[in-house]
Amino acid sequence: MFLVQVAIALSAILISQEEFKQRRARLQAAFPEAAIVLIGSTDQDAEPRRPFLQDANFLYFTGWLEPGAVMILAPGEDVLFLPARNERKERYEGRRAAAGDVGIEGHTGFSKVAPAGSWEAELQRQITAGRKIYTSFSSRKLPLVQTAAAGAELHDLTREIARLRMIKSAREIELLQRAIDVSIEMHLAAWRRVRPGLYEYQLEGTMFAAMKEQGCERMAYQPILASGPNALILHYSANRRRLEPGDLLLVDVGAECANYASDLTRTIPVSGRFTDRQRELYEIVLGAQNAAIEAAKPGATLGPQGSLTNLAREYMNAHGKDRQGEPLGKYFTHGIGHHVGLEVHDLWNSDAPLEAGMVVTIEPGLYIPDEGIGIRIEDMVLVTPQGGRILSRKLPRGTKEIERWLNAR
Ligand SMILES: [Mn+2]
Repeated sequence: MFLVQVAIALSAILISQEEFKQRRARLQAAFPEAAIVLIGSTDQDAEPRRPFLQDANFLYFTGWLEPGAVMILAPGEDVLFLPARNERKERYEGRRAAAGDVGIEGHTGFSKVAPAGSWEAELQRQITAGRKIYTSFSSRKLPLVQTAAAGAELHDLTREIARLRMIKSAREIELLQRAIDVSIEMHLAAWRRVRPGLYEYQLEGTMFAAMKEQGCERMAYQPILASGPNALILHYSANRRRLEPGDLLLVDVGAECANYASDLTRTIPVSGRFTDRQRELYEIVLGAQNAAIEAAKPGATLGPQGSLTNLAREYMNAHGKDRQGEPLGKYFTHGIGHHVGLEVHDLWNSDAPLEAGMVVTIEPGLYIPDEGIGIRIEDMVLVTPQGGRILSRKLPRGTKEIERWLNAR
């Protein structure tokens, strides 16, 4: 339970209250006469195997990491609602902030802090005042807002929130870079140890330790350590297999640090050398990745039919063949990438072209069942007018660099 408190400290230090206020002001400016309500995650969303995690949209606008909070914005109103103090709960989970605490406005960065029990009445007041009510239709808490609005028409914020979250501030890019740098350390910790005879879960443990060593909260997603044919399963996460000589090991693991996610994949030879066929296929994936990174400029698109996905597939079709002599593009079976931010699959409008300041993954892969080979290379890039700037370039990508690294241990 200390995790949440540490995360509060990190978040308070690393993103300023000014930045959170600015985000709220931007949201309000998009709907000047509206009232906006967002509901945070609650204790009821948590369970022993799935600890409390703040809703990412709520976190984006509030920076608030405690359960049970509600935000209402309206012209001249900037209110955070907090649950009433509960002595019994606090014995288990430590002290929590509540309305009426001395200095609570300064602590939260909101102009006003009110008891959570009063947000429904406040929403009714806004409806009576004739304001349009906006909330996130993608939130699991939508039914609560529908009930509180008692039949008044609701409007969806999802697209506007995505638009705001897709462009990263300078501070966010620094935090993403930190999460990436920790993930690189984690990958290298696994590389230091990898050899035939180890089990996938042992390397997962090594990577988890390296993540904690750097003070990060958690993995940004289920770690994938997929050796040999397991790499054909895109979201394999059982991590139970023994590494065999000659295997490739696909490692798709990223840390979440100060609430920002990272997402990195490398595919490395367990014995320290690629076979000729592994090298040939790897270099085709790498070539496709380089082409897509170079083209990750404003106007390009992600998604299964996006321009960058098509570009990578065309590259694969133009290089190499399968055992039947067919082009390889059909073995690239997913989209080229996704946005990364507070969430590893960050909120985005799938039809929106890239803009400068967005951070996305570029992750082509080839998965050839006949040959039992799966290869993915995934980096995080910042979109710039000159193309993608690789934020994870410190983790070796080329076959020679990787082999040199593994054989110099
Ligand atoms: Mn990814």
